Amino acid sequence: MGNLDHQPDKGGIRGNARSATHLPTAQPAAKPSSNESSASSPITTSDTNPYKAAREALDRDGFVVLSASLFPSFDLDTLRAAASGITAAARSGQWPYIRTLPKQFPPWPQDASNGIWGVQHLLHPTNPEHITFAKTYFDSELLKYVSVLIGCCEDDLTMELYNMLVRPERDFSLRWHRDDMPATATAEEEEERLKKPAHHAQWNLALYDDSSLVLIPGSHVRARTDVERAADPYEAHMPGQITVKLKAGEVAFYNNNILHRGVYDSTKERMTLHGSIGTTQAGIQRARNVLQHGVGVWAKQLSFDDFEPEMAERAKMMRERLDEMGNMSGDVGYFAETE
Ligand SMILES: O=C(O)CCC(=O)C(=O)O
Repeated sequence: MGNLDHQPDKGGIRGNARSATHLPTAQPAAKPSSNESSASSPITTSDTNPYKAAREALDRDGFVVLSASLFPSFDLDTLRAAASGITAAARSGQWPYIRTLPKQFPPWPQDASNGIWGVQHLLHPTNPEHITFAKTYFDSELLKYVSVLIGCCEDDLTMELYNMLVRPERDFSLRWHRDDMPATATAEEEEERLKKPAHHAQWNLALYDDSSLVLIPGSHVRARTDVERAADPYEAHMPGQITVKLKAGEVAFYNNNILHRGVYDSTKERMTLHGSIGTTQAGIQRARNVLQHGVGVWAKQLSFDDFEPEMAERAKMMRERLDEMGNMSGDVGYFAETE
Protein backbone atom coordinates (compact mmCIF):
# COMPACT_ATOMS: atom_id res chain seq x y z
CA MET A 1 0.00 0.00 0.00
CA GLY A 2 2.65 2.38 -1.00
CA ASN A 3 3.82 4.97 1.44
CA LEU A 4 1.12 4.19 3.94
CA ASP A 5 3.60 1.78 5.47
CA HIS A 6 5.81 4.68 6.36
CA GLN A 7 3.34 6.63 8.40
CA PRO A 8 4.65 7.19 11.89
CA ASP A 9 1.64 6.46 14.10
CA LYS A 10 1.39 2.73 13.76
CA GLY A 11 -0.22 2.17 17.14
CA GLY A 12 0.07 -1.27 18.60
CA ILE A 13 2.57 -2.90 20.81
CA ARG A 14 5.53 -0.62 21.12
CA GLY A 15 7.21 1.40 23.78
CA ASN A 16 5.42 4.51 22.64
CA ALA A 17 2.22 3.50 20.92
CA ARG A 18 1.25 5.87 18.25
CA SER A 19 -0.19 4.10 18.20
CA ALA A 20 -38.47 23.16 6.80
CA THR A 21 -40.03 21.04 5.76
CA HIS A 22 -41.04 18.46 8.18
CA LEU A 23 -37.75 16.77 8.78
CA PRO A 24 -37.79 14.65 11.86
CA THR A 25 -34.40 13.61 10.65
CA ALA A 26 -32.09 16.33 11.74
CA GLN A 27 -31.58 18.56 14.70
CA PRO A 28 -29.25 21.47 14.12
CA ALA A 29 -28.03 24.08 16.49
CA ALA A 30 -30.66 25.32 18.81
CA LYS A 31 -30.40 29.08 18.90
CA PRO A 32 -28.24 29.47 21.94
CA SER A 33 -30.02 31.75 24.35
CA SER A 34 -27.66 31.07 27.22
CA ASN A 35 -24.33 29.47 27.83
CA GLU A 36 -25.90 26.16 28.60
CA SER A 37 -28.13 25.55 25.59
CA SER A 38 -28.33 22.13 24.08
CA ALA A 39 -28.94 21.06 20.51
CA SER A 40 -32.43 19.69 20.34
CA SER A 41 -34.68 21.79 18.11
CA PRO A 42 -35.83 20.31 14.81
CA ILE A 43 -34.27 21.48 11.62
CA THR A 44 -35.98 24.31 9.79
CA THR A 45 -35.37 24.53 6.10
CA SER A 46 -37.27 25.24 2.94
CA ASP A 47 -35.67 22.21 1.36
CA THR A 48 -37.64 18.98 1.08
CA ASN A 49 -34.59 16.91 0.32
CA PRO A 50 -33.23 15.53 3.63
CA TYR A 51 -29.66 15.27 2.35
CA LYS A 52 -29.65 18.88 1.22
CA ALA A 53 -31.35 19.94 4.44
CA ALA A 54 -28.61 18.27 6.43
CA ARG A 55 -25.98 20.02 4.32
CA GLU A 56 -27.70 23.36 4.82
CA ALA A 57 -27.64 22.87 8.59
CA LEU A 58 -24.01 21.74 8.60
CA ASP A 59 -22.96 24.74 6.52
CA ARG A 60 -24.91 27.16 8.68
CA ASP A 61 -24.28 25.82 12.18
CA GLY A 62 -21.19 23.65 11.77
CA PHE A 63 -23.03 20.54 12.89
CA VAL A 64 -26.23 18.59 12.30
CA VAL A 65 -27.88 15.72 14.17
CA LEU A 66 -29.56 12.96 12.16
CA SER A 67 -32.18 10.73 13.68
CA ALA A 68 -31.61 7.03 14.27
CA SER A 69 -34.56 6.19 12.02
CA LEU A 70 -32.51 7.24 8.99
CA PHE A 71 -30.17 4.32 9.47
CA PRO A 72 -32.37 1.26 9.86
CA SER A 73 -29.48 -1.15 9.33
CA PHE A 74 -27.69 0.02 12.50
CA ASP A 75 -28.52 -2.59 15.12
CA LEU A 76 -27.76 -1.03 18.50
CA ASP A 77 -27.76 -4.28 20.48
CA THR A 78 -25.25 -5.90 18.16
CA LEU A 79 -23.11 -2.79 18.06
CA ARG A 80 -23.15 -2.39 21.84
CA ALA A 81 -22.04 -5.99 22.30
CA ALA A 82 -19.19 -5.51 19.81
CA ALA A 83 -18.25 -2.19 21.41
CA SER A 84 -18.22 -3.64 24.92
CA GLY A 85 -15.90 -6.45 23.85
CA ILE A 86 -13.27 -4.23 22.30
CA THR A 87 -13.52 -1.66 25.12
CA ALA A 88 -12.93 -4.34 27.74
CA ALA A 89 -9.92 -5.55 25.75
CA ALA A 90 -8.61 -1.98 25.55
CA ARG A 91 -8.99 -1.35 29.28
CA SER A 92 -7.24 -4.60 30.17
CA GLY A 93 -4.29 -3.96 27.87
CA GLN A 94 -5.25 -6.56 25.28
CA TRP A 95 -6.14 -4.02 22.59
CA PRO A 96 -3.15 -1.77 22.02
CA TYR A 97 -4.82 0.96 19.97
CA ILE A 98 -6.06 3.40 22.57
CA ARG A 99 -6.44 7.08 23.45
CA THR A 100 -4.95 7.49 26.88
CA LEU A 101 -5.49 10.20 29.49
CA PRO A 102 -4.55 12.97 29.70
CA LYS A 103 -3.35 13.37 26.13
CA GLN A 104 -5.59 15.07 23.56
CA PHE A 105 -3.94 14.40 20.20
CA PRO A 106 -1.94 11.50 18.71
CA PRO A 107 0.44 9.89 19.34
CA TRP A 108 -0.98 8.36 22.52
CA PRO A 109 1.32 6.51 24.89
CA GLN A 110 0.27 2.94 25.29
CA ASP A 111 0.29 3.01 29.07
CA ALA A 112 -3.37 2.77 30.06
CA SER A 113 -2.75 3.14 33.79
CA ASN A 114 -4.32 6.64 33.78
CA GLY A 115 -7.31 5.29 31.90
CA ILE A 116 -8.51 5.57 28.32
CA TRP A 117 -10.98 7.83 26.55
CA GLY A 118 -10.91 6.19 23.15
CA VAL A 119 -10.48 2.91 21.34
CA GLN A 120 -8.75 3.23 17.99
CA HIS A 121 -9.00 1.30 14.76
CA LEU A 122 -12.36 -0.48 15.00
CA LEU A 123 -11.86 -1.77 11.45
CA HIS A 124 -8.49 -3.33 12.20
CA PRO A 125 -8.61 -6.93 10.94
CA THR A 126 -7.48 -8.27 14.32
CA ASN A 127 -10.59 -6.84 15.98
CA PRO A 128 -12.86 -9.92 16.08
CA GLU A 129 -15.85 -7.62 15.50
CA HIS A 130 -14.38 -5.44 12.77
CA ILE A 131 -17.00 -6.60 10.26
CA THR A 132 -19.82 -5.48 12.58
CA PHE A 133 -18.33 -1.99 12.67
CA ALA A 134 -17.43 -2.00 8.98
CA LYS A 135 -21.05 -2.58 8.05
CA THR A 136 -21.93 0.74 9.63
CA TYR A 137 -18.92 2.58 8.20
CA PHE A 138 -19.63 1.47 4.63
CA ASP A 139 -23.43 1.65 5.01
CA SER A 140 -24.98 2.92 1.77
CA GLU A 141 -27.29 5.41 3.49
CA LEU A 142 -24.52 6.84 5.64
CA LEU A 143 -22.35 7.24 2.55
CA LYS A 144 -25.11 9.14 0.75
CA TYR A 145 -25.16 11.65 3.57
CA VAL A 146 -21.39 11.79 3.63
CA SER A 147 -21.08 12.56 -0.07
CA VAL A 148 -23.71 15.32 0.08
CA LEU A 149 -22.19 16.82 3.24
CA ILE A 150 -18.75 16.87 1.63
CA GLY A 151 -20.12 17.93 -1.76
CA CYS A 152 -18.51 15.19 -3.81
CA CYS A 153 -19.72 12.17 -5.72
CA GLU A 154 -19.73 8.79 -4.04
CA ASP A 155 -17.02 7.56 -6.40
CA ASP A 156 -14.57 9.98 -4.78
CA LEU A 157 -15.12 8.88 -1.18
CA THR A 158 -11.97 7.84 0.64
CA MET A 159 -11.67 5.55 3.65
CA GLU A 160 -10.30 7.38 6.68
CA LEU A 161 -10.82 6.67 10.38
CA TYR A 162 -13.20 4.69 12.53
CA ASN A 163 -12.58 4.92 16.25
CA MET A 164 -14.72 4.90 19.37
CA LEU A 165 -14.93 7.44 22.19
CA VAL A 166 -15.53 5.86 25.58
CA ARG A 167 -16.17 6.77 29.19
CA PRO A 168 -12.90 7.49 30.99
CA GLU A 169 -12.38 6.01 34.45
CA ARG A 170 -12.14 9.51 35.93
CA ASP A 171 -13.77 12.77 34.86
CA PHE A 172 -11.73 14.29 32.09
CA SER A 173 -12.07 16.94 29.42
CA LEU A 174 -10.43 18.16 26.27
CA ARG A 175 -9.50 21.80 25.84
CA TRP A 176 -11.24 24.03 23.34
CA HIS A 177 -9.81 23.37 19.91
CA ARG A 178 -10.23 23.10 16.21
CA ASP A 179 -8.96 19.73 14.99
CA ASP A 180 -6.95 21.15 12.16
CA MET A 181 -5.61 24.43 13.48
CA PRO A 182 -3.31 25.19 16.38
CA ALA A 183 -4.42 27.53 19.17
CA THR A 184 -1.52 29.79 18.18
CA ALA A 185 -3.08 30.60 14.78
CA THR A 186 -3.62 34.30 14.13
CA ALA A 187 -7.07 35.58 13.20
CA GLU A 188 -5.89 35.93 9.60
CA GLU A 189 -4.62 32.34 9.56
CA GLU A 190 -7.90 31.13 10.99
CA GLU A 191 -9.92 33.01 8.38
CA GLU A 192 -7.72 31.75 5.57
CA ARG A 193 -8.05 28.12 6.69
CA LEU A 194 -11.77 28.28 7.42
CA LYS A 195 -12.49 29.57 3.94
CA LYS A 196 -11.22 26.32 2.47
CA PRO A 197 -13.47 23.28 2.02
CA ALA A 198 -13.14 20.51 4.59
CA HIS A 199 -12.86 17.69 2.02
CA HIS A 200 -14.16 15.22 4.56
CA ALA A 201 -17.09 14.52 6.85
CA GLN A 202 -16.76 13.57 10.52
CA TRP A 203 -19.44 12.08 12.73
CA ASN A 204 -20.32 10.69 16.13
CA LEU A 205 -22.73 7.74 16.21
CA ALA A 206 -23.90 7.30 19.81
CA LEU A 207 -24.54 3.75 21.00
CA TYR A 208 -25.69 5.20 24.36
CA ASP A 209 -27.17 8.64 25.04
CA ASP A 210 -24.22 11.00 24.87
CA SER A 211 -23.80 14.62 26.03
CA SER A 212 -20.02 14.87 25.82
CA LEU A 213 -19.53 17.12 22.82
CA VAL A 214 -19.66 20.86 23.50
CA LEU A 215 -19.33 23.34 20.65
CA ILE A 216 -19.98 26.88 19.53
CA PRO A 217 -22.42 26.95 16.58
CA GLY A 218 -21.19 29.06 13.69
CA SER A 219 -17.57 29.16 14.86
CA HIS A 220 -16.52 26.97 11.91
CA VAL A 221 -16.64 29.98 9.59
CA ARG A 222 -15.04 32.72 11.67
CA ALA A 223 -11.91 33.50 13.61
CA ARG A 224 -12.06 33.37 17.39
CA THR A 225 -13.47 36.38 19.16
CA ASP A 226 -11.26 38.24 21.64
CA VAL A 227 -13.14 36.54 24.48
CA GLU A 228 -12.58 33.05 23.00
CA ARG A 229 -8.93 33.80 22.36
CA ALA A 230 -8.33 35.02 25.91
CA ALA A 231 -10.40 32.29 27.58
CA ASP A 232 -8.99 29.49 29.69
CA PRO A 233 -8.43 26.47 27.40
CA TYR A 234 -10.86 24.52 29.61
CA GLU A 235 -13.39 27.36 30.02
CA ALA A 236 -16.66 25.76 31.13
CA HIS A 237 -18.95 28.59 30.01
CA MET A 238 -17.89 29.99 26.69
CA PRO A 239 -20.40 32.49 25.22
CA GLY A 240 -22.81 30.74 22.85
CA GLN A 241 -21.63 27.22 23.61
CA ILE A 242 -24.08 24.35 23.40
CA THR A 243 -23.96 20.71 24.41
CA VAL A 244 -24.81 18.29 21.62
CA LYS A 245 -27.20 15.85 23.25
CA LEU A 246 -27.44 12.65 21.29
CA LYS A 247 -29.95 9.89 21.91
CA ALA A 248 -28.68 6.37 21.31
CA GLY A 249 -28.62 5.69 17.57
CA GLU A 250 -28.42 9.35 16.51
CA VAL A 251 -25.59 10.57 14.34
CA ALA A 252 -24.03 14.02 14.72
CA PHE A 253 -21.97 15.27 11.80
CA TYR A 254 -19.77 18.22 12.63
CA ASN A 255 -17.17 20.37 11.00
CA ASN A 256 -13.97 19.41 12.77
CA ASN A 257 -12.77 23.00 12.68
CA ILE A 258 -15.71 24.22 14.71
CA LEU A 259 -14.58 25.39 18.16
CA HIS A 260 -15.32 22.38 20.32
CA ARG A 261 -14.26 20.28 23.25
CA GLY A 262 -15.13 17.00 24.95
CA VAL A 263 -16.36 16.95 28.55
CA TYR A 264 -16.47 13.44 29.93
CA ASP A 265 -18.44 12.14 32.88
CA SER A 266 -16.83 9.00 34.26
CA THR A 267 -20.13 7.81 35.75
CA LYS A 268 -22.00 7.75 32.44
CA GLU A 269 -21.55 4.97 29.92
CA ARG A 270 -20.19 6.24 26.64
CA MET A 271 -19.61 4.23 23.51
CA THR A 272 -19.77 6.57 20.56
CA LEU A 273 -18.46 5.54 17.16
CA HIS A 274 -16.31 8.35 15.83
CA GLY A 275 -15.74 8.22 12.10
CA SER A 276 -14.47 10.24 9.21
CA ILE A 277 -14.54 9.78 5.46
CA GLY A 278 -12.73 11.95 2.96
CA THR A 279 -12.56 12.63 -0.73
CA THR A 280 -9.93 12.47 -3.44
CA GLN A 281 -9.93 16.29 -3.45
CA ALA A 282 -8.20 16.37 -0.06
CA GLY A 283 -4.59 17.49 0.13
CA ILE A 284 -1.56 16.92 2.32
CA GLN A 285 -3.03 18.59 5.39
CA ARG A 286 -5.94 16.15 5.48
CA ALA A 287 -3.57 13.26 4.76
CA ARG A 288 -1.61 14.14 7.88
CA ASN A 289 -4.71 14.36 10.07
CA VAL A 290 -5.78 10.92 8.90
CA LEU A 291 -2.51 9.05 8.56
CA GLN A 292 -1.09 10.26 11.88
CA HIS A 293 -3.54 7.78 13.45
CA GLY A 294 -1.74 4.88 11.77
CA VAL A 295 -4.62 3.55 9.67
CA GLY A 296 -2.36 3.14 6.63
CA VAL A 297 -0.36 0.44 8.34
CA TRP A 298 -3.13 -2.14 8.46
CA ALA A 299 -5.82 -1.06 5.99
CA LYS A 300 -4.39 -3.23 3.25
CA GLN A 301 -5.01 -6.34 5.39
CA LEU A 302 -8.71 -5.67 5.61
CA SER A 303 -10.78 -8.36 3.89
CA PHE A 304 -14.21 -7.58 2.52
CA ASP A 305 -15.15 -11.22 1.81
CA ASP A 306 -17.94 -11.22 4.40
CA PHE A 307 -19.69 -8.21 2.86
CA GLU A 308 -22.47 -8.41 0.35
CA PRO A 309 -20.99 -7.70 -3.10
CA GLU A 310 -22.05 -4.06 -3.47
CA MET A 311 -20.69 -3.09 -0.09
CA ALA A 312 -17.49 -5.04 -0.73
CA GLU A 313 -16.91 -3.18 -3.99
CA ARG A 314 -17.54 0.20 -2.36
CA ALA A 315 -15.24 -0.60 0.51
CA LYS A 316 -12.44 -1.81 -1.76
CA MET A 317 -12.57 1.37 -3.81
CA MET A 318 -12.58 3.56 -0.71
CA ARG A 319 -9.57 1.73 0.66
CA GLU A 320 -7.77 2.08 -2.66
CA ARG A 321 -8.23 5.83 -2.46
CA LEU A 322 -6.72 5.82 1.03
CA ASP A 323 -3.72 4.04 -0.44
CA GLU A 324 -3.46 6.69 -3.13
CA MET A 325 -3.59 9.41 -0.48
CA GLY A 326 -0.62 7.78 1.28
CA ASN A 327 1.32 7.53 -1.97
CA MET A 328 0.70 11.19 -2.67
CA SER A 329 1.51 12.52 0.79
CA GLY A 330 4.59 10.54 1.85
CA ASP A 331 5.53 10.77 5.52
CA VAL A 332 3.13 13.10 7.28
CA GLY A 333 4.22 13.59 10.89
CA TYR A 334 1.77 14.72 13.56
CA PHE A 335 -0.61 17.62 14.00
CA ALA A 336 0.29 18.25 17.66
CA GLU A 337 2.76 15.64 18.80
CA THR A 338 3.23 16.86 22.35
CA GLU A 339 -0.33 17.90 23.24
O1 LIG B 1 -15.59 13.48 22.50
C1 LIG B 1 -15.96 14.08 21.49
O2 LIG B 1 -17.07 13.88 20.98
C2 LIG B 1 -15.06 15.11 20.87
C3 LIG B 1 -13.70 14.55 20.56
C4 LIG B 1 -12.77 15.56 20.03
O3 LIG B 1 -12.96 16.73 20.17
C5 LIG B 1 -11.58 15.13 19.31
O4 LIG B 1 -11.33 13.93 19.17
O5 LIG B 1 -10.83 16.03 18.84
